[in-house]
Amino acid sequence: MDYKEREHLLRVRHEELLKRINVPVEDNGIYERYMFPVVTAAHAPLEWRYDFDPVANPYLMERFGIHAAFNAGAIKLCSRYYLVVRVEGADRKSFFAVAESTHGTHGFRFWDRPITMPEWGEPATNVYDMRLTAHEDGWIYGIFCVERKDPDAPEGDLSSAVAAAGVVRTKDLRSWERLPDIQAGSQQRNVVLHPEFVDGKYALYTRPQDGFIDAGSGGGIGWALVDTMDGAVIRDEKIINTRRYHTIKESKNGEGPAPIKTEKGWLHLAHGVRGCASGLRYVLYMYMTALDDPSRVIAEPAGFFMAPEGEEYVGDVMNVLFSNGWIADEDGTVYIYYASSDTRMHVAVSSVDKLVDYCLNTAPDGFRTGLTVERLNKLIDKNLGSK
Ligand code: M1P
Repeated sequence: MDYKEREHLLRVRHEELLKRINVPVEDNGIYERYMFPVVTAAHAPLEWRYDFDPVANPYLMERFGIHAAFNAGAIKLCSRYYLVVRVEGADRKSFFAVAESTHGTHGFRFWDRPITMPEWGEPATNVYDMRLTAHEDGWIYGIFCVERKDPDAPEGDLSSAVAAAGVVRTKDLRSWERLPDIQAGSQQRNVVLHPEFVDGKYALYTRPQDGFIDAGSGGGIGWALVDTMDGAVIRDEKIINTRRYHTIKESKNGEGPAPIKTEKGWLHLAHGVRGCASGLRYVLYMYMTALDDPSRVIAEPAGFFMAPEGEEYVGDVMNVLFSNGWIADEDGTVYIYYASSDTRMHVAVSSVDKLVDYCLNTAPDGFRTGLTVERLNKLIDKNLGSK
C-alpha cells in the first residue's frame, strides 16, 4: 500500500471510530453501562501520532506513541460534555487533553492540542487524574496529582516518588491559571474540591498517605477546610470515610469526582482498593453525606457500585475501575465516566433519583458474613414469604 492509500485508510478508520454510536448494554436498575469505550488512545488525533510529511516519514510510521486515555475529569458547559482526559504517551508520561461531545455517551473528539499546563515549583515528572469543580466562587478548579521523584530516596532507588495536589483554575478549559500546590503534612492524591463554601472556607476531600503507593496510617478519605485555593494549606484534616478490614476498601480508598448536590444529601462516588492474589483490585462505591454538613456520612451501601467486567479487567494495570468525572444534567440524568484498567474511558448512565435511591435503600455493610446472610434472607422472605 502506498503512502497516500495508507494515509487515506488511517483517516477513514479514525473517523469511523469517532463517529461510532454507543448503545446501552446492561441495565441493573441502578445504571446503564454502555457498549463501547467513549475515549481510547485510538481517539487521539492522527496529527499527534504521525508525521504526515512523506519525505521526513516515508513509511508513515507513528512518531509519537499514545498508550492510554483514562481517568478523566468531566464537566458540562454550554450544552456540551467535556472530559479532561489523562492521556499517557508510550514514554509513560501523562498529560491532560480536552475531549468534547454533544451527546455525553459518544462522539467525543479531542481538541487539536493537549493542555500545556503551567508549572509550579519544581517541574513535575508526571501529572494525572484531574477533578473538575465548578465552584460557587465562579471559577472552575482542577485539582490533580503532581508526581515528583522523592529527593530523599536512597541512591539506586528509582521508583520512590512524592505525590502532591496541584491546582489550576479556568473559566473555559482553554486558559489555565496555575496556583500553588496544596501544602499538607503528608503525601496527597485524590484531592477534590467541594463545590460550595463551608463555614466561609473552601472544603477539600483529601487522601493522606504514608508513601507514594501505601495509604498506610492514612485512614481513608479526609476532609479539610482551607482559607484560600491560591496557596491552600491543610492544617486540620479529619477522616470522614474510613478504610476497613475485609471490605472493598481495605487497602485504600479515594474520593472520585466532586459530589453532586441533591435534595436528600450529597452524592459521592469513590474508589475502594483491596489486595488479592492477582494484585490490587480497584472498584467504585458510593456514599452520601448530609446537606448541612458534607463531611457527615448519612448512607453507604455495602460493597461495590461498579466493578470491572469483560474487557474492563484487561489493560495496563489490570482489575481497575477508577472514576474522577461525572456530569449531572439539568433533567437529572447522570453520566458516570469511568476508566478501566488504566487504559480507556467508559460511560454508564443513571439519574440523581436512582443514585439517591440506591444509596438510601441499599443495606450498609454488616462487616461479618452472618449479617450478610441475615440481610439476604430478609429479601428472600419478602419475595417468597417466610415458610
Ligand atoms: O492504578 C490504579 C490507580 O492508582 C492510583 O490510585 P490510588 O492513589 O487511589 O492508589 C492512581 O495512580 C490512579 O491514577 C490509578 O488509576
